[in-house]
Amino acid sequence: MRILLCVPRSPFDPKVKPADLALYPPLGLGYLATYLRHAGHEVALLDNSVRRYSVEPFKKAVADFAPDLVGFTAYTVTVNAALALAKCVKEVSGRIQVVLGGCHPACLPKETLAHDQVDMVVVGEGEETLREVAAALSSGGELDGIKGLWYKKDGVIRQNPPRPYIEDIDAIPLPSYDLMELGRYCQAATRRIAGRKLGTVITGRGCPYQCTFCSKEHLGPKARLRSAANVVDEVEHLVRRHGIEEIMFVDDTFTLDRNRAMAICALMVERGLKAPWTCNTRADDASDELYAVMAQAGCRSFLLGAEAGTQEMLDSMKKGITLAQTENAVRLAKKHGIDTICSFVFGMPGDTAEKAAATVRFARKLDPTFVSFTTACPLPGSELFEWAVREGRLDPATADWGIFSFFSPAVPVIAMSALSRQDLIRINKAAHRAFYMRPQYIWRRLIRLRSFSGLVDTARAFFANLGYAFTKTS
Ligand code: B12
Repeated sequence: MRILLCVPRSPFDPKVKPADLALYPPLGLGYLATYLRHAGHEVALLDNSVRRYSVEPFKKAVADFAPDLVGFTAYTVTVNAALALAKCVKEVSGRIQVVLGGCHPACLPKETLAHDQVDMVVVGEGEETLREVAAALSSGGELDGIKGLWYKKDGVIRQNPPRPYIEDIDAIPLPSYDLMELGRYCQAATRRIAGRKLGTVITGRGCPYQCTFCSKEHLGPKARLRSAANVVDEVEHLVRRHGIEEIMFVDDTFTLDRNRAMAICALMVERGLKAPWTCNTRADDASDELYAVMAQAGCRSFLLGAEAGTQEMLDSMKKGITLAQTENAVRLAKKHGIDTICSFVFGMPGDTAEKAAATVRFARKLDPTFVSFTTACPLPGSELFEWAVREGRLDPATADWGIFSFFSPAVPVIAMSALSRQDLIRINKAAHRAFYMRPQYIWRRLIRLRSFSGLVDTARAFFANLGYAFTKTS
């Protein structure tokens, strides 16, 4: 059968402050495409976050491909966009089946299916489930035995049993990169390494940590890691076959298993893969030896979730790290010449003006290369969301999902601490100024510049942050 897989465009993209705007290849849909193609289906991938089709061109693209099934991936912030595009699909032809998957539908399948234009929702990993759905639809078979699927029959919502997560994730074939417009993706300004053709790799699925703000229903609570060789095969494929020039390992924690991280680095060196890369890591994984090997293998920067400047806030968000560990991680990264981006969150339950001020002081003391000051958001799939619903602060039936982001100008979505919306906007802007307007910070950034492109990237990150810090937000 003919299957179109689609990334909806985020509704407020143009308003996101540019330093935080990143566009990455859609790995999840890429994996699904490979599975479906192996099963003999004809698959197209439309990433509307890069295409930016409005209604008519989108309908034309659908009509031209003439799919039997259209699948949308959706985050909470993009689910409204996905639903709007799904409506367009039904307007092209009511015969086309529509399925939604990804973190938002996985957390709220019933609510998602309540929309007329949605026929099915896949909960959890989609590879096996979607392949079985396609097989059933093309043979006129039943959907009721397909694990991980929610669907409608005669207008009634049906829930099949959950699907176990794939254990051997090395056995999952590579995403269909040939269906993606690689070359149209980019890093956020603060994470840009060389500003060249970007490729992303995910080296594992699932996360064992308990951070209350994180949404992890879709890939589960148990870490399943790919072997070092399997990961480096993909890096090699991207570099040699697709001309990828910089890599982002998109895992929440690339260093979840330190030995494996070091083995990945060793293999990249051994195979002469020189593409510089960046990743996300945790302060409690820091070690001199690890960072030395990472730097040698081309790691130019990483993001550390520093989150807060008081141990009390770190503990209440179940981050599982100490302030001293973050200080140690930033110090070691500097020693090995790795840039650091530390992210912080304001407005978590229990936050106050004093604690927020301590966070800003801590950020200045750490003095990483960049900071990302965000505002707490109760994402479906997180403990914070459950808490907000239980407390009566958030009603999923009336929530405007389109603003559920850490960076949207409309944040905070709801107040979850003593800090009001206006307080949080003011605190966040003041934090940007307090960090970026330090003369010694500006001087150090300037003397580190080695190339014109470095100057352009630094200027872009700097002015984007300052632009945010000084503009008026209603
Ligand atoms: C890389 C990443 C990004 C990239 C974009 C990646 C991309 N192109 O998809 C960038 C940096 C741009 C990004 C931005 C944001 N992100 Co982000 N991101 C991630 C991250 C770390 C990895 C995503 C990934 O590649 N996963 C690997 C693939 C294999 O998994 P998958 O995409 O979920 O797909 C599988 C299943 O979910 C399912 N599936 C998915 N889609 C579909 C569709 C169909 C039809 C079917 C059948 C199945 C299916 O099958 C797939 C294969 O098994 C996740 C955390 C995580 N570990 O997943 C957060 C995560 C998805 N991001 C999150 C958030 C909040 C954001 C932002 C809103 C942050 C912000 N700015 O405030 C923005 C929103 C951007 C936007 N679109 O507007 C949250 C989303 C939670 C939620 N409830 O919405 C997550 C879960 C982080 C977290 N733990 O809280 N993100």
